Amino acid sequence: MLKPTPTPTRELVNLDGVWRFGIDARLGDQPWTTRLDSPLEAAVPASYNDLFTDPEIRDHVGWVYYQREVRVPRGWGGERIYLRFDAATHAARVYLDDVFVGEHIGGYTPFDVDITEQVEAGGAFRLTVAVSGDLTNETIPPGKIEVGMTGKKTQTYFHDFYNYAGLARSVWLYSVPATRIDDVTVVTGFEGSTGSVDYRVELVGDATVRVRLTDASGAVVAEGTGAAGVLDIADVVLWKPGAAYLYDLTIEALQGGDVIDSYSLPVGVRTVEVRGHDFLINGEPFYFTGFGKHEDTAVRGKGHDNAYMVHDFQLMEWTGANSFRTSHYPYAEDVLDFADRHGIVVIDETAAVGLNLGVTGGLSGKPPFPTFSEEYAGAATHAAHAQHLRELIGRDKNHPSVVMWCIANEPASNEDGAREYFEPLVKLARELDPTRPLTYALVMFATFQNDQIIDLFDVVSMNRYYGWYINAGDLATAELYLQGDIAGWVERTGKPIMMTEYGADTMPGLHSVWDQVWTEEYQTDFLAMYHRVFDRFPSFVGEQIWNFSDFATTNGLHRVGGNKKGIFTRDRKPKSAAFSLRNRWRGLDGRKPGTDA
Ligand code: BDP
Repeated sequence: MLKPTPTPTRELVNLDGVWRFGIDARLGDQPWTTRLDSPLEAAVPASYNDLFTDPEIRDHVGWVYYQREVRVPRGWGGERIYLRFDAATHAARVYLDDVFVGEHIGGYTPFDVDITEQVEAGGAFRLTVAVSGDLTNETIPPGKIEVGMTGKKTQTYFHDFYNYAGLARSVWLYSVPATRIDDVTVVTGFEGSTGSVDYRVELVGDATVRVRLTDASGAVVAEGTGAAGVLDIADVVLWKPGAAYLYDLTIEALQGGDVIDSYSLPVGVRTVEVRGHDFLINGEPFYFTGFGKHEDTAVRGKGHDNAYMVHDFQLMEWTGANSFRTSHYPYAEDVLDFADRHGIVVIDETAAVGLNLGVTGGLSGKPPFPTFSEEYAGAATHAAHAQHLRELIGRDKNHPSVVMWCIANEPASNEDGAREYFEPLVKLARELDPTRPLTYALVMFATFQNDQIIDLFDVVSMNRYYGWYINAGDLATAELYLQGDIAGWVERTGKPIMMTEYGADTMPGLHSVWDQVWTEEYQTDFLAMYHRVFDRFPSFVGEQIWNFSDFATTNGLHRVGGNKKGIFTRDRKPKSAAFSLRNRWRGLDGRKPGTDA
């Protein structure tokens, strides 16, 4: 799926701003047929939950409505006209004046609505978007809606981060020619100093295709014709972690010699491969340093924010992080574009978090009933997961920064039914993208003895909390457990192993000379213990701390004002651990992880 971009044949109007807003319970029937009868307005992009002081809105279950007027540029006669939603979390229905024109399920992937037949160049229309943040056993992530004793509907779910909803990313109106470039897929490689860009273009309508690759200075380095082919680049400059280099692929659709459509895509030439217990980028062993993150800021919730994006990348660079995981859902495309341009490596994760009823069984990991059953993760969940995977890979397949797909976070891979659930998804992911390794983040109670699916995947990604949820305040015992756990996975799989989560909640300003949980010293010592253990395993390929910054969670007794495992606070101030981390990752303490240097 192509991201809309302005080109000589395509135009784009941004619809962000302040939209009229209301919740279903306070609006009449079919609220889209009139101007919304509500005093509220909401910012777009932003989650709506934290914008208002009203608790009924914050935890609303059901539909909310966004509305604004839109004018179609008068020069767009004869073009196809689309609305594009970068994300509507978690489901949307779109109405143009009184008419329903499209819908989408899935909160973190974009969708387009073709409105050509409903609008006229130069005309205006009322755009209403109904958005639902509801999670059920038919959505990814899953959740449950219950009616409590007070008669109020409440939403529960099986992940800790707050279920923000709304139009959290940009909304666009754009034009494309009737005969056009519909999609492009690139796969890159290199042999010695010659790079290759294997491209495949999909068209709507009949046209011939011409492609041109330019380097960063704008000089043409390769040209070709035909809807598919391979472009060779002499003296290729590779895209490398920490040293991004992007070429530009311009694709033109022609009829009778005239260019009728044109689209440009940044291309980084690099390879990714798992060989033995190594994770190779451009044939060289790569060691991940970095974080599991969240799209999470005060007031905006999961709303994309360019200022926070720039600052977060600055802070990652400051710590010496070379990577992050898009825990626990696909992030805004702007974030991946930024990572492409800045050489940060991304593990791209689906929104499949909480496929695990074991978490409700506490540390015993004993689910109340099987996770992979019709009541919970059954056929409908599976279909939603598969569709989400198609949309994620469709959106992100061309990003050089994306080096691995993470199909789920902490699924019940130890339970019966996990194999039947995951085998078809792994097959689908490999069909959609045969080039990138696959992983899933392993929950603590899926052990090397009882996990049922690891052989289907390429990399072992462990989420572990020894010293926190287990052995809290006892790092010496925690170290023994961690050591034994990793050793078990090494022996069972022979695959590359990384830690995709390890962390301790930390209240900034709390200090102690003893091993006291929640203190800044404990977080520092906790991480140092993990790093000591990682460094003993040659097949260890990376460490991503939980979490980059503190983030909002559901109300709950075990969260004090949110999850506080951040190395940075929610407003991005460093806790003490940030400084020791910086020393390790930048090699300032004498040794860089993953190297002998
Ligand atoms: C892990 C989850 C993560 C949580 C973390 C925690 O993957 O989303 O935030 O635990 O409890 O199980 O901090």
